[in-house]
Amino acid sequence: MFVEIDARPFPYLMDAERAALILIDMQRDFLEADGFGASLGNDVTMLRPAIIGCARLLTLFRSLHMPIIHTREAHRPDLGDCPPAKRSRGDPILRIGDAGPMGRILISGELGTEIVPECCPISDEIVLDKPGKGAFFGTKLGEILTAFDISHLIIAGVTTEVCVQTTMREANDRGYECLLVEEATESYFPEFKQATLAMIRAQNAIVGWTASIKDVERALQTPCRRLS
Ligand code: TIU
Repeated sequence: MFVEIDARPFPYLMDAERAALILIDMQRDFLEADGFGASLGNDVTMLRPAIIGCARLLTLFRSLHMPIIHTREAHRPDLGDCPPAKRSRGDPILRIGDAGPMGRILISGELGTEIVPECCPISDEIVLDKPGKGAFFGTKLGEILTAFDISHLIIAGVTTEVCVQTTMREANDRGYECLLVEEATESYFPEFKQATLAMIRAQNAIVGWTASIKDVERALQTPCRRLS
């Protein structure tokens, strides 16, 4: 059964039986003080609106019993999956693996890599730790999507131009039809968010579609808009 979402640059036809929601890195490290995002010098309050958007999407997908995948940017405690180039990049206050107020920065199992309470995974939702910016690199995401026969990905999370955009491009190259939800993603740099949305939908959806939450909700909640 297909539903039509009023999206940009043109309507997005989604096979509702083969669609999944993927929330990227809604973890304390990026959204709260004293985590990785703050250690890079960012104002983490810029990302707060994405929490409300992602929580709305979770409510929607849970109510329809549709698959949900959460990712976290997180490395193994021995840093065996963290390239030295990633750890040494820039001049952060705390580097990946260093001890901070929320535990070791970007390390699996530490408080900082926990997903914020408003977006906390429940029951059988899948949670994937990823060592890179893209969610396919170094994870079982590809195999999981194949096992669930997923063809359409509704994407949200943080940050828009880093892990969200990288994941969307990886997914697009693998043949998934991808839609990014506009109010459920944020960047520390508002102009980068807007540029990313524009890049994604340019050239007749070269990377995919973008849509507002209300249009995603309307399409999925209104039986008469469903197309068979
Ligand atoms: N720094 C920044 O904007 N983002 C990241 O490092 N990771 C994610 O986007 N998750």
